[in-house]
Amino acid sequence: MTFSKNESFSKDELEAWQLSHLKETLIRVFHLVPFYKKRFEEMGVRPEDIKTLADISKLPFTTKKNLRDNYPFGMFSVEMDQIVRVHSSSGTTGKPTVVGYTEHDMDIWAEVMGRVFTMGGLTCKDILHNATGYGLFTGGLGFHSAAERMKIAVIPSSTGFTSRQLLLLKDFGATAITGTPSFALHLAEKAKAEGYDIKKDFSLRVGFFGAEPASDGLKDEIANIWGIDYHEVYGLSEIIGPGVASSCKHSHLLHFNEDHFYPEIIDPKTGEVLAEGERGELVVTTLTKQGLPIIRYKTGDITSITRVPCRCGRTLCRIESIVGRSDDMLVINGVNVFPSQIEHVLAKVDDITLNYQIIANKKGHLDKLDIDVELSENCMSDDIGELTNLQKHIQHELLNALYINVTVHLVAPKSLKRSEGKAVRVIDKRK
Ligand code: DLL
Repeated sequence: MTFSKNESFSKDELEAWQLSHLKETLIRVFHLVPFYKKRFEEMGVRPEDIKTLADISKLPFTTKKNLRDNYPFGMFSVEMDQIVRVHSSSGTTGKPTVVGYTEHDMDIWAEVMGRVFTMGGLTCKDILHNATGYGLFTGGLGFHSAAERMKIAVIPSSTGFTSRQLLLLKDFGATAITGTPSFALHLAEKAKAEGYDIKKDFSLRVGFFGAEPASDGLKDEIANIWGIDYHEVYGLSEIIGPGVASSCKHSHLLHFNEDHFYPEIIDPKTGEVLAEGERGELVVTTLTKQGLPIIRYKTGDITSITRVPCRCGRTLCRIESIVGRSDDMLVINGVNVFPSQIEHVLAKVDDITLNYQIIANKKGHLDKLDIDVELSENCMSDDIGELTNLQKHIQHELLNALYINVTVHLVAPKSLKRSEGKAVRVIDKRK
């Protein structure tokens, strides 16, 4: 079952919809956002020059820096009296990026999130434990508002207070949960430590996880521990928040809501548009938004697009799970490595967990990569010889898969710092 008819558009219907909405958006930004008027004029392009979808490549890109330079509301295409919600990035470096929604945008957000929940089979009979951070972050409230509109009972638990969350999860009988994959693991670990019987004490059957990368191994692990269906949710505040794309029950690929967000894959170095199936940086143009319409936004997320039909019958294109960010890619002695690739390797090894931290450093002129990996509590061995063999085995697997020499340190269960939001997987001491 789909949430809306657009999800099964024919190719012609989709393209006609996209083109007409693209044209409307271009007129809107050209006349209402001085930043775009200037950029279009610099590039010698006007809205009426865009006659086909392929013409989109004539338009300028938008970057996070552009949003920061126009802080706080300079990129909005409406006055503040039409804005009903503001969110903002955490802004770890420099000024935060600020995003605003009109009532119409809130409807679009609820619409795409409705699609996400429907993929997981949620109805008003469900109880949703929303363990995604509330506040300026789009995650918590993004899930929350859409769930309310679908008349789903939503528990706004946010992150933190893990013991209390477990109590509420059990006593309120939540059937669905949201959160980051790393928090889902943390919650399971805490549940075991506090003596819960995960499969018996909780009523969860489905989870919606996102906001950070997770390998297929990690997704399967979370699904198995909790005994739930795992649905991935992808999104970013600049485009809308969670709900840009999500996975149905048939595969780990994510259906991309391309009737609202037009996707392209580009070569991050040259800006050239790549073909279907090729991996590159995801660039998104919003087609229906009013508050913050955005043209060719460089997400920094590396993925690929496929139009191979899905068994669920939805026809919108799909993306593979984010492989990494164009800017979190590590170059180790000339070899490009994404943290998610390391996680793929770790996920196949027994006796360890997927709690790990990657530390990039320099030794002389050469790059050096260390990975702290937590042993599983089920790893019974404390024999130095056996642990050394395990450590060597992981190093060997990483070398085989990624062509890099890594020093692995096996550390005690639960010794690495836990995060309640996005996990900090990489510390690059070379910077
Ligand atoms: O993380 C929105 C969100 C909240 C998505 C909850 C899903 C669930 P931002 O804080 O703006 O928004 O961060 C956006 O997070 O460009 C990706 O690099 C990363 N990201 C988001 N979802 C995924 C995912 C929210 N499913 C940035 N897999 C994006 C990998 C993800 N990375």
